[in-house]
Amino acid sequence: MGQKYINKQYFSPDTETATKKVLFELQSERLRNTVKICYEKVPMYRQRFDEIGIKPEDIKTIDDITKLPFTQKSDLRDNYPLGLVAVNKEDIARIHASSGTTGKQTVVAYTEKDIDVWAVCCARALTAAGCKKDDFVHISYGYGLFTGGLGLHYGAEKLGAATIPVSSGNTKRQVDILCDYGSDIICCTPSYALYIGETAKAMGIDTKKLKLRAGLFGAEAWTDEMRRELENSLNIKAYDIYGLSEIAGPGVAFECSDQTGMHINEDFFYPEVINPKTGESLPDGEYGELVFTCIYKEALPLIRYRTGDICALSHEKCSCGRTFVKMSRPRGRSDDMLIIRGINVFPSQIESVLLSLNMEPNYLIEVDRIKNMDTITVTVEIPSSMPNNTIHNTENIEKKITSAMHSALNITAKIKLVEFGSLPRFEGKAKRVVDKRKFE
Ligand code: DLL
Repeated sequence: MGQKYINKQYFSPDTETATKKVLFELQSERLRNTVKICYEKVPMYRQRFDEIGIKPEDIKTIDDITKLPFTQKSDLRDNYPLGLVAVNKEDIARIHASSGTTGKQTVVAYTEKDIDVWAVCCARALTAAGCKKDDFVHISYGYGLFTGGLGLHYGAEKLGAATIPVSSGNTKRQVDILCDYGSDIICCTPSYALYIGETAKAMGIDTKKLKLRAGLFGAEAWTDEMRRELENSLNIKAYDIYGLSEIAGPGVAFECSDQTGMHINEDFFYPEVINPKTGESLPDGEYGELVFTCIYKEALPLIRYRTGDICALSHEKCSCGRTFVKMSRPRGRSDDMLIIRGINVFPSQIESVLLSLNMEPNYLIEVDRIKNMDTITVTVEIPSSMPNNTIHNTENIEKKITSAMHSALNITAKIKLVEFGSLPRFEGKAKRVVDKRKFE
């Protein structure tokens, strides 16, 4: 251990760099086992398999996965709270729930082993971002039913780093802790990282003097433009981390030094990308809905779970040496996609345009329908650095953004510039879209 461990490039070197053949065998064995358990222990799966005439023996390799039925968020809600759990109550070690604000919450369960596997996933993510055993890891994801805080917490501990469980909120105190304890790595949503950077600046702190080296940001869609913004503001390298409660929490996929997509921990979660309309599997490079099968989960082994996230997969060789398949950064969930007069737009695409024009990364998108016509208004803060915000200057900027939005996305948006600091800031997942349209 000792020095050798400190300089580790991968947390699980054998698995993270395994050959396709080794992974195939491992995934096939784990899928066979999962399907058997689901059939025996989860009434919904037994019924679904029976309906389409599938028996566990029909699943021989991972390639047979497409014979299995999909699972959807509504299945979890219909079996609320724990109807899809495959273990006895005494084996459940932890409960979390999705951060959704509408409808019934999605409740998820873990055995002790599930928590350990999840910690390994987060330890791999931290390691890929350069985190070492002698680092201080400052965790500003919320602790509680949300998986962000505890997920990264267990990951940092598994790696052997010193974990600082700050949770979210009390932003000035976050800055004080970053300065005083000398945190090396920070974990929070990209929106909160922005707010922390802004608060540090307002407190007169030069972030170049902090020890902070890297950040693991996720739980919401963000862009490469936002990455640059965060890297400048906090003087760090910013890494993406992806996950969802239903599958584990943070650490389902993570970025490496190559930063060309996120490696999926495919020894535990087998991914597919499908056409969301037909359910048909799509080849590498094609965007569609991401689907996961938990092939190594005890408490809640979901089969072909439709995440609603839109992305593409890539099996191309990665410079970091990991062989795990990569997913592109999700543009957002399919239900976040806005349809404005027939044109599909993701809020993250609007973010890219705003930031490419050096606007502040604080914005609000409001969509409405007036006289049967969709309207979109984007309110964005005037950059704090803009020297002279006269009306003339403001109008010019608004025109520039309208025209850039039109050429990049083919939408005509009304742009409203507001004073720096007037839009809300977020400590967790940002809420930047208000859709006021009512469909009869
Ligand atoms: O957000 C888990 C998490 C915590 C991931 C901390 C990363 C860091 P849920 O609250 O269940 O779980 O929300 C899951 O958030 O389906 C995506 O739509 C979105 N999401 C998560 N990570 C990313 C990301 C956590 N890196 C939902 N990029 C997912 C884009 C993300 N969207």
